[in-house]
Amino acid sequence: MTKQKKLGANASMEFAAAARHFEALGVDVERAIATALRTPLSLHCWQADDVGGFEVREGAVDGGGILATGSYPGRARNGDELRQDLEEVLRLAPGVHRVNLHASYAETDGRRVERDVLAPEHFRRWIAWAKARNIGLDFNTTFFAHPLANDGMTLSHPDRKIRDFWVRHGIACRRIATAMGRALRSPVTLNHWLPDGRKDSPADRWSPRRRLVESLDRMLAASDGVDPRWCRDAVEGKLFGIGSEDYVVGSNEFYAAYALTRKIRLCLDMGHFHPTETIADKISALLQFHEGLLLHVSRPIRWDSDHVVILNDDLRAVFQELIRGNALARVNLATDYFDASINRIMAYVIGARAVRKALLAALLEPVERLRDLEASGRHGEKLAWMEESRSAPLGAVWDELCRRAGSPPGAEWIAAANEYERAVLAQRR
Ligand code: RNT
Ligand code: ZN
Repeated sequence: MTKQKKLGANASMEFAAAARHFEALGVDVERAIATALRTPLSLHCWQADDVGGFEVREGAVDGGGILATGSYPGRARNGDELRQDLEEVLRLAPGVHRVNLHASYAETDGRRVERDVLAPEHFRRWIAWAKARNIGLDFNTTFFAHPLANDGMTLSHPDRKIRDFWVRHGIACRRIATAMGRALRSPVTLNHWLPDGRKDSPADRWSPRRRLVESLDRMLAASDGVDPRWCRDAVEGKLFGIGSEDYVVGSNEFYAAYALTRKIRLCLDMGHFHPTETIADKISALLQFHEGLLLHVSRPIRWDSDHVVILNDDLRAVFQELIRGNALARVNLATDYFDASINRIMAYVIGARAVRKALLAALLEPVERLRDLEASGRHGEKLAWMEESRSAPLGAVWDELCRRAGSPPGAEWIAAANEYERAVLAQRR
């Protein structure tokens, strides 16, 4: 037997043993793998270039509390480099992916195009690329890193003219999202996050919120060139940001109520709550009322909301909730983090693989058994089985999932990412 064949035989024996383990607990392993593979994960484009975007800008701009730290070499400098990087990520992360763009990633051939007049043509390369690769796109309005956002206020700004500009930007993006969705025959989730807030002790927390409601309503009222079949709006709250420590206009409560009353999606970002507050318990509460949710999968560390996602308990708990509640089909999953201090492709792949691994782990949980034990009051035994699940042979099933998707199993992807760094990233000077 050649070494290669031997490894293959070992792998399939390991998978068979793992499958027997889960099946003895009543889990359908084949179904778990299939569901984990076909669940779409929308990959954020902004890890590849530290949320830079391609805009031709004049003057210094405030980042709106979004701050990528680090100066690791290899940042993508244009659309072609970014797409090349994403293709590598798609090779190294198994399963169905979408790509999540920001308005600031428009390609305008060196011309300055204001955000309120952006149009589908500025995304034609992205659309053609997505079409050729049969992947869906998602989209985001960019309400930061712009001279008209330097006050820390956009849609809630006291100046009507500034609000109008941002309302026009929102409408332009809704048209772009519609065009993208229609071209790709796949509805685009258009997420709106804005940095509006105050660093310290606002005397008036009311007026900005009232103005934000009014601006969002105007933005959502636009129907010319906007088709809700292709453009699905979502709003994302936050507790605080850098420079908006005391007050964020679009808080979670604000948007939870707004989204519910306007019948749009609420976005929960895992990094946008108090440092010890997690989102897993919110899902079953919100989904009693909301039709669906957009989840920004991220990892908060102290004051930062956007560390690279890893397979930690918080991530596992989110997917356990989705699977235990049979709610996977009601959420859109999107990664959202940025780290400029490490190999950016690795940052992507670590996060994308962690998300799908957490999903697979949740699908391999003996949910029926846990439920039965709880229903019959055997809480100790339930907890014991939950603990046993932690050391169940997830890795062998994960490797099998990777092989079926044509993606490197186990740690094999790391060598591939190193090779990509040597051949591509290191050449970017
Ligand atoms: C910021 C939000 C938002 C951004 C992206 C770039 O705190 O999480 O989702 O990360 O839009
Ligand atoms: Zn987010």
